[in-house]
Amino acid sequence: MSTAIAFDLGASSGRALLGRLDHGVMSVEEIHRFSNDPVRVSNRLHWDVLRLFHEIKQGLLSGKQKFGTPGSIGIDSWAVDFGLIGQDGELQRNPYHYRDIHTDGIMEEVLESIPAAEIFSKTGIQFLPFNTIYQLAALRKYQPELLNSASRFLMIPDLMRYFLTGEQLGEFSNATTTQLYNPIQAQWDQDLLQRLNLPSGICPPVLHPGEEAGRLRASIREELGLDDIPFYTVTEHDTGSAVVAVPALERDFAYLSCGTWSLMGTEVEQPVMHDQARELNFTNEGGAYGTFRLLKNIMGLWILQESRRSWEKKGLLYSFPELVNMAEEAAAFRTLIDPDDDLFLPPGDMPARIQDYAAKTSQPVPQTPGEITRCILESLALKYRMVLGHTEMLSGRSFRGLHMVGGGIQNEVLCQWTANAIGKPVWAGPAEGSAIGNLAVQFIARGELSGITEARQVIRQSFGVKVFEPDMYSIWDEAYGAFCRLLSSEG
Ligand code: ADP
Ligand code: LRH
Repeated sequence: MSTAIAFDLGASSGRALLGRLDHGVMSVEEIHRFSNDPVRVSNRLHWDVLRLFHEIKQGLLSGKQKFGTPGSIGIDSWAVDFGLIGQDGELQRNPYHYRDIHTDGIMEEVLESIPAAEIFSKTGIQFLPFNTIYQLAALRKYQPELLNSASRFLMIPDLMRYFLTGEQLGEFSNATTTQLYNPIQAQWDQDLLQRLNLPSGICPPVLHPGEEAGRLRASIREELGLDDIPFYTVTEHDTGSAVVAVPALERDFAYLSCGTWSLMGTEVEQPVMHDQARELNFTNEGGAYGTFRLLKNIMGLWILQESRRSWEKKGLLYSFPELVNMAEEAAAFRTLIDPDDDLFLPPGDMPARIQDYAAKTSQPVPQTPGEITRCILESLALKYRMVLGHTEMLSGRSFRGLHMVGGGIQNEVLCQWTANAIGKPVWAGPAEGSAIGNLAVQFIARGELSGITEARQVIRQSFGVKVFEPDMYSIWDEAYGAFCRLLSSEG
């Protein structure tokens, strides 16, 4: 039997899963779970990366106590954010959270000097204001001394791996999310770096998923009483790992990775870089084994997470299942929002923002947590229908149904409403998609699975999928009409 540990750091929580592969059956056991709490210092929002590193060590300890030394370790996390390493090898400052204000207005400034079409033709990556390229441009503008003294920038999984192994290495899937990596040239885009006055020397060498990436450093082995353990690069962008774990039977499938964000799209062999893809703000993120993820970011369950936090501040504590139950009790299709309105990107009082949006668009203003949750979930399901249609158009494919993976599939009402909205079945599972995809790449790298096709079959057999058949399509179809009218009136 083979074992491996996957660390999967999501924007709302992190976990360590011990994976076992035994005669073609994979099983997982959660050995550690922790919240990932952004930290506000005056008006700046940071990730607490040292705490995340501490939690990774706790995970290693817990794994050792329960199961001894694992065969290998892989780390994946949310994309775009990074730490800067100084000449002395130290982390220069706590990384900013991608929802921090330091990039406000920066993307617009960059696009004045380099046209969007040019950046897209080099990178194939969507325009999100918090992409690494704009974070680095913000550093160049506001803290040039930091950039000048840095020797490397390391994306979050690379940073954690550096702390654990001492190796400063990058990884392809996450490198592409910077919008500075050129997948056609298979290197950091030197022209973009130069035009933005970014030192190309800070970009790390880029490994592909499934390469050996160092060993647990002696000081940590001693500290935790562990043996020597190899690290592998996995698909270190969590969405990339989640897509590896999609238990699809057919080659051309549609997926929705459903967590803090909703990432919807299809796997392609070549980036889709034409104008229509750029105009619809689709992306082509690098994946494992020569694949790309043609997908779109949808704001996702972040809006519900943040609403829950607002209610909690008022002393109203609800679990996600409680909120979902209350949503089911509330009236249908009373108020809709565009989940991707810029209003919902920064942290803050989402219920109040939803109420403002409703008033501004002359819709009934939802009052109760149930009404607000219903508005969020229905609007997400309708947005999924729109983006699925765009994915079909851009890829020239027609999908029989939709695979959903990620923590959000525990919300079975959302799975059912998604099936209703798209008028096709939803195949849900696994919920721990990113961690399972992370483990799969380690097992492939170690020669214990033959490749991604076998990995997906093993995942399907080992974890199964739950099927949600579409229902009440005509009611949802009518609501979709109203949703489209709302979005076009909002411009
Ligand atoms: P991330 O990896 O981005 O941190 P996850 O994949 O863990 O996110 O998904 C977290 C989301 O899943 C939460 O925001 C919540 O909406 C949803 N969720 C988690 N558990 C449940 C549950 N028991 N019932 C309903 N929804 C849930
Ligand atoms: C999901 C995710 C997504 C990125 C965002 C920053 O966790 O990695 O793919 O766009 O976080």
